[in-house]
Amino acid sequence: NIAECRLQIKGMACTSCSESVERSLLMVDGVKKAVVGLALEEAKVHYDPNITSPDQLREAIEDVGFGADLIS
Ligand code: 9UX
Repeated sequence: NIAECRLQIKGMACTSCSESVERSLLMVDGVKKAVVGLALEEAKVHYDPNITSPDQLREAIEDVGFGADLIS
C-alpha cells in the first residue's frame, strides 16, 4: 500500500537546494520515491502510509531549512 502526496516548497533557489530537499525526503523511513521540481516549487512523494505521514515529510523538509505545505 503506497500513497502519494505533493508538497509546496518555499525557499529553494538552486539545484543544490532541490537536491537537499530530495535527499531529506528519501531519508525518511517509508519513503519509496521523491521527486522535487525546483521551478514548480513542488515535491511529489510516494510513501508507505503505515510507516510515515505527510506531516513527517513536511517536518523533514523544514529540518533542512525550507518551508513546506501539503498540497494534496
Ligand atoms: Mo543554492 Mo539553496 O546556492 O539554500 S543551496 S540557494
